[in-house]
Amino acid sequence: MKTENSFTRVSKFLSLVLRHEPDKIGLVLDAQGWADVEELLQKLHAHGQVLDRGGLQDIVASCSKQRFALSDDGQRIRANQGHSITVDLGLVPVEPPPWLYHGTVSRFVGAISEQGLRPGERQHVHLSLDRETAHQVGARRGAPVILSVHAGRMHADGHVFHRSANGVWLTDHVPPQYIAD
Ligand code: HQG
Repeated sequence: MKTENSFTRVSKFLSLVLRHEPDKIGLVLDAQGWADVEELLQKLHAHGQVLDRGGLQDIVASCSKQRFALSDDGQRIRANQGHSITVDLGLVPVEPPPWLYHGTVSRFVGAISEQGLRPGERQHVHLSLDRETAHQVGARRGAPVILSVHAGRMHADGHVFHRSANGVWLTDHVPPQYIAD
């Protein structure tokens, strides 16, 4: 069985409160998704997750997917993407490369070919720059299926793309005609 170290456990809990359920520990995020670091540490402590400022900085710095960002003055923290709560990350529209990739699993492919890619619980559909990353995303749920998204054509047709601070490509919806195997 895979054991999770405490670092991973705290990091996952941070994802939960900064992306989905700040209420869980009584935390309030501002409209741009930022939490006050001191308040976050106190509230984590009150809910049995002991972490100090250095530990938090370590998580931010060492997370391979750069899930979190600290403000320039170090007083605030937010998740770079992946929110289900409504936050304005202030991302500007960016022209995507011709192709982006989405990793999923075969049980979703039928619905995806009918409806296209939908954001589900999150604010955006998440797309990857390379097939390898998409492979890892799909593998979270089973044997991965990689879909190619004709992002260049979508952009030419007026669809808006953003790139999060950690390099994930985001868009609202990918209609089925832009998806290839
Ligand atoms: C599927 C992780 C049925 C979609 C990853 C996916 C990523 C549909 C699931 C990030 C559908 C949603 C996001 C449709 C899409 N019908 N199923 N029409 N459209 N789906 O977790 O892209 O570790 O919300 O294929 O690395 O898997 O959290 O999205 O399987 O970057 O930092 O519905 O999450 O990053 O699942 O993953 P998710 P995702 P973190």
